[in-house]
Amino acid sequence: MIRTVATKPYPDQKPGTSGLRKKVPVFQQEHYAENFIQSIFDALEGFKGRALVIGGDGRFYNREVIQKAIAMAAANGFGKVMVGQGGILSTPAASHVIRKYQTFGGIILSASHNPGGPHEDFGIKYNAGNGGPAPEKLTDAIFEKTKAISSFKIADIGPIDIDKIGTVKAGGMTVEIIDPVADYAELMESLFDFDAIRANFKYGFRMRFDAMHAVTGPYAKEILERRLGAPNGTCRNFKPLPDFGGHHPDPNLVHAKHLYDEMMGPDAPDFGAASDGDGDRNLIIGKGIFVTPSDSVAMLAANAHLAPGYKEGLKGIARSMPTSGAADRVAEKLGIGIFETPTGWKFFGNLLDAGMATICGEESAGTGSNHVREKDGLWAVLLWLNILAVRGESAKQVVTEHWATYGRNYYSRHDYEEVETERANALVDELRAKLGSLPGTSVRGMTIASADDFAYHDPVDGSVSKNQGIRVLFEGGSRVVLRLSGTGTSGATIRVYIERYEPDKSRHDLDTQVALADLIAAADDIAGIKSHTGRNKPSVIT
Ligand code: VG1
Ligand code: CO
Repeated sequence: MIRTVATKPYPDQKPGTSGLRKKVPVFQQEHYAENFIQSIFDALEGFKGRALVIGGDGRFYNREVIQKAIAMAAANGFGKVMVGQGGILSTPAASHVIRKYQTFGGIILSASHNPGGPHEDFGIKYNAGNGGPAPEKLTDAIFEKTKAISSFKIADIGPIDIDKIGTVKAGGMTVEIIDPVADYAELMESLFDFDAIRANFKYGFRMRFDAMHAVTGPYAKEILERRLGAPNGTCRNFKPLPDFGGHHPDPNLVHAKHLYDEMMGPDAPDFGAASDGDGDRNLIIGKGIFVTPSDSVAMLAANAHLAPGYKEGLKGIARSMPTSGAADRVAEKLGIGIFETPTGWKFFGNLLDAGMATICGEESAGTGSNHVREKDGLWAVLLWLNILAVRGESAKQVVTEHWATYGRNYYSRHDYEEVETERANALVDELRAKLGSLPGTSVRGMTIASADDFAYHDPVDGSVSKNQGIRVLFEGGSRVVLRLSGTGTSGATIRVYIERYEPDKSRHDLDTQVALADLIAAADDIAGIKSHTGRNKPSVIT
């Protein structure tokens, strides 16, 4: 029943920040998906007879690749696959299933917040036995395999009915179709004070959750409406669709603007939230106040002890380098470690496994903890709900009080999307070349204290990751960071991260873009963004 099929390598299967992402027509090329899946297996050792989790965010081409992955797992000697019903598993739920059932690892089919459909994006990523994204060492090994692959193995089994929960045998392997929500919902119930949240809803707390027609719909329906008693209709756009209803399932102020508008309106609910394509990102908006992801991780860390799962306190906090320093001030006050890692969740894995960090966060709307090894959108929403219920305060009160205690880190990210790759590379090369000469110089009246290309030394395994983003630090603590995205599928995306710390309470309610205007102008002076890209403004401001 097992066939060995001859194939030729594709040169472009290098995993990015989070797995391999390409347009669907690229993935539909002959053997393209098979090559990558076989390369994953070829880079792994010791999985014979073990179990593999397979699931995805429900986007276009999900079902086809799931069938391929099942048949290839059987041919390569896995003993079992656990597949989310309908091919659905959010990224954090997949991470949890891997950990709970101690499987060898998992394959998650997702291009996260990127749009879906026949001409949009698709993606494949591998998560290891700790439930976390493959570390760089493994993604490098997978890439090497893709460049040399000459054949793949696949079992001749008919399509598996992935819509029916239960266990079947196929190609000598067990295929278990699991409820994608149950294990995850149970985990959330073990971490948070569901009674307090339920009581809050009962006494009229109003919330809006927008699943953006992506994977979190079924999870949010079950947890928020069924288990926590939020009124029917609290969850919106909860049916996962292959094209996400034609929208970007990216919970930011551009693609979830309707939610923002509603939350700023006269009849706003108390709390608004949204999640992305694969359920690992979150958007948090209180009535009349948007909470930046960098602030959110700091506020969640400062209040986490109010949730049963974190009542013993935190071991440490980790944030990606471009994420604001708000969390650092919380760590300092709590007297716990703070770690600064490169962008991408895979860098948190070692810190979480070693028990050095409990809560991690990225400015890109990813927050999570040691309960899984991925960022987790609904987890962040539930921790906020838990905190608000226990404190009996509004999100706005929690935020303004936090700023009063710790100071406010004004923060914004400007993205220039689909820039010609050569132009983006030229900008970065030029900037890199002049980093050494920047310290001591002044831009717009601000003195540059230091400038470098961030390198990370993993304190657990000693590995070094270089060129992880250019930082220009000003005297007084403001900074500008610039890096190229590793998740896009056409051209290059330049991300510029701007931050200013403001201790003065009387200056905590400025408009963010106004508060950062001189730094934004300085970033352009230093990097020549407008002249290099030919753009006079960013495509997305968050
Ligand atoms: C972006 C974010 C990064 C995040 C990654 C995956 O990467 O900046 O923080 O971990 O997406 O998130 P990049 O390389 O494009 O900046 V997800 O939710 O898209 O898997
Ligand atoms: Co995501």
